[in-house]
Amino acid sequence: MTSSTTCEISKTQQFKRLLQSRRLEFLMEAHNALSARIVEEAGFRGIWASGLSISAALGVRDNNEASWTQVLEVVEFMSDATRIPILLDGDTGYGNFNNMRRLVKKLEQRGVAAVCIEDKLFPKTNSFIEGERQPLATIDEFTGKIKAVKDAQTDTDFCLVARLEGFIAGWGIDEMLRRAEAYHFAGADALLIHSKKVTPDQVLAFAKAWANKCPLVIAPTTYYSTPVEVFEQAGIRIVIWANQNVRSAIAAMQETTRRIFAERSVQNVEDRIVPVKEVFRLQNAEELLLAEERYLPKGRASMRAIILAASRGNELGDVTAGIPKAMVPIGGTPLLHKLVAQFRAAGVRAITVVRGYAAETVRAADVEFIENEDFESTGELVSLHKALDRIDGDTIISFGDILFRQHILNNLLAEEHDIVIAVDAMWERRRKREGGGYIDYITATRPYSLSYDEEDAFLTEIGPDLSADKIQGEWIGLIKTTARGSAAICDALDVVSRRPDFRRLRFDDLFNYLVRRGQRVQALYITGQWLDVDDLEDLARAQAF
Ligand code: SPV
Ligand code: MG
Repeated sequence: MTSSTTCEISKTQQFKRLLQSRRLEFLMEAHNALSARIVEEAGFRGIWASGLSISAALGVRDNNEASWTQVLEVVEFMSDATRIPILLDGDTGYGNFNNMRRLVKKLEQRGVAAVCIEDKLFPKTNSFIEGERQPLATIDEFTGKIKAVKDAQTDTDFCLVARLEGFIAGWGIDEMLRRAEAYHFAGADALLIHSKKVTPDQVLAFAKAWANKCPLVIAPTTYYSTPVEVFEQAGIRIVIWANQNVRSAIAAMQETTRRIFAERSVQNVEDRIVPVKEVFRLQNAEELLLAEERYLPKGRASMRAIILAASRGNELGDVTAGIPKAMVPIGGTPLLHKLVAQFRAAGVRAITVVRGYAAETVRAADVEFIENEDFESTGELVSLHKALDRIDGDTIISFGDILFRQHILNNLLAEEHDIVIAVDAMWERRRKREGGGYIDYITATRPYSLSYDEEDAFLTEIGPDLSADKIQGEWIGLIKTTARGSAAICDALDVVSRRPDFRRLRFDDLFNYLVRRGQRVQALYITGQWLDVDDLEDLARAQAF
């Protein structure tokens, strides 16, 4: 999201300033982009990309089991997610001086401000696991690596922290000072003096003897109870809290997971964990919404779809025993999933499904559900009314039992009138139903025409009982509205919902009311290429669609 180049002060300069700071500075451990962002938000001015924590989060040991490029990928995500500098725990540099040079090149490219390498041998083991048995690199080899880093870096502010493992390996202060001098002379920008004692004695003794020849860094994992003022007085420059985030994550996840397992419910943990909204915030979902408005084809990103899928479809008999017709598989895929995919393909993000009959079986990914519990005794408008506050801005309203070619949807979306309905001019070709079937015949200001320079057609009447000489098409069950159209529909719904017979009303009642009120409803003619699934014959045709 931000790179070192877009900040006023580059990340490498920021890190250098921490090393030059007059006060004690702190780095906080992070092991992925999420924890890195949390560290930044808390106010820390730098991040420790811990080898222990990154490997733990990857499910491997802190023994160079994760390859250096895998670590690089993690740290790149961390860098992308934050503006503060990252000091990567580079272990022993993943090889010799040559591997180290390549690492530095890649870290610079990925906006990592600094790297820390320790004077052990590849593959390393975490210092707290039999640290005293781990051999140290020779001074010559390690200083060669330091020089190689300094020669390889292209940004003069990129920093190298040389970490001394001598205390951990059982050496005394003389050897530590001998090595420190050599590393400092070779070009290290700072020294990390590591100790696994529970008191700070070793690092304090070193700091005293070192007398500020270059900045000192410590990681008080074992001597954590020492007040930080002690480090401040000793002239330490940076304290690294090296692994507390991964450990707190482990504690929280263990507690939550065990509880959910034991209680077979999330009820008692819900209030103890962050809401999903917080996850979205940390991912900066807001920025994407704004970008979509700016960059996606107008209207689509914010366009919603409402699919009415509450009815069982009694005419389908046993096929809908237990599932509503919207969930009947067509060629192996539930009708509803086909519809959702078509809306997604047209760029529609927010989709709401009104379900009723066998609601628990009505599922689709990333879709919001609203229930019409009275589905048995109510008509289409009651279902639509349940989704009233979703009829907002650019909206598509669709029956849940129709199949249509994608171009029909695309053409509908391309129209600009406030309310547009798709109307099949080939209505006569469709099989006439005997009893039962309800057909929304329409008449409009003009019939379908092959000519392209005709005026748009507008609905004048809709209903199942239009006389044959008036019928100019059949509404297929698709509506598109603009923000104004949505407001008009909501308003009309509000009025008709107060009628005593509202529970039985259908879309033709709504449209006729709108038309009578002077609202223009465009009838967009199509010629076939769609079907609805009302009975078993329809279903057979749908399978072949
Ligand atoms: C790490 O965080 O990976 C470290 C510091 O190297 S420690 O584990 O404390 O040695
Ligand atoms: Mg480490």
